Amino acid sequence: HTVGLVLAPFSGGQPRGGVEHGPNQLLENGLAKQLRALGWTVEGDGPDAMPDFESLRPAKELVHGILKNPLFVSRVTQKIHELVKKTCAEGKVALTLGGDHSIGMGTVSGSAAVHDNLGVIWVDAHADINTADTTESGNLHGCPMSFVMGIGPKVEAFSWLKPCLRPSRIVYIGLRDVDQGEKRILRENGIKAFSMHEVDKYGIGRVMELAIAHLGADCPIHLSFDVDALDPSVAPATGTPVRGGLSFREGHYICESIFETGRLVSMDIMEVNPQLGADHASLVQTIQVGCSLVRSALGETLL
Ligand code: DIR
Ligand code: MN
Ligand code: MN
Ligand code: MN
Repeated sequence: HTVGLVLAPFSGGQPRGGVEHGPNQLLENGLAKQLRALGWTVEGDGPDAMPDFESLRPAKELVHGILKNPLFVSRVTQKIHELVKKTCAEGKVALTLGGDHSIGMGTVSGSAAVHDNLGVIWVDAHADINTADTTESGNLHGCPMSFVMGIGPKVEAFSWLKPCLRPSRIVYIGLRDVDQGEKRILRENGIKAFSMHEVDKYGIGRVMELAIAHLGADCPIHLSFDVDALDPSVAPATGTPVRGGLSFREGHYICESIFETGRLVSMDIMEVNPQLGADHASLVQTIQVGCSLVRSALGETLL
């Protein structure tokens, strides 16, 4: 009954500064203590626990089309991969605090290296499945899914990252800002996706039944939660807010129903950016919702 924290203060997968302060802010808000109150042993929040990824920044970047910082992102995500893999191999729940969502390359691959038949539930406004060919921004936080699946052109910087996730092992929830190239990838690979349209149509209760049924009744589950899946009125302090998102309760219901399966083996909480949002209240609100999502996924109940 142990949670191993993996702290990922990294912003190199996108251009907005501040998201590297997400892990510190979540911890400052008392996340570790809150999880201990739920009965978990929590490791990895000691005074010197915050890594400094600046030391991994290459003196000279590799060039691959318009991709930004490929070698830097590769080095950091490889480090995260090793940490998540080690945590999972020790039988602990790996909880990664981001940081931008490029870190998902490390968390999904690290968890999949230990857990056979891993199912990934990716909660996000965005599909994050661009390849080096389809990306229009060059930001690697828009690409982690294609990289772990091994689709698209090989990118030399990422030679360590082996394909580790089949399309049938993925379920998306909350999508509403998907690029044309990504829509084609989702369609061609038959990837299960519940956009906000399906959340509206079926309700979040039915969506979660269908999502969990799609992955199968006994697989380990990785939950990757980008806070921009939530409506900007619920989680304003994030880099790419998109209106029409999940309500506070819908977000928490997703986490609660994954906890109820008893099969959560790893989780990410990503894209909390304390430097964005209109005012201090927006920041506090976003940090607090990040913490409460994690608590729900780790067993906090309403009654
Ligand atoms: C866009 C935005 N699809 C891109 N992606 C974002 O840059 O590839 N992901 N914001 O979180
Ligand atoms: Mn800063
Ligand atoms: Mn994302
Ligand atoms: Mn997103």
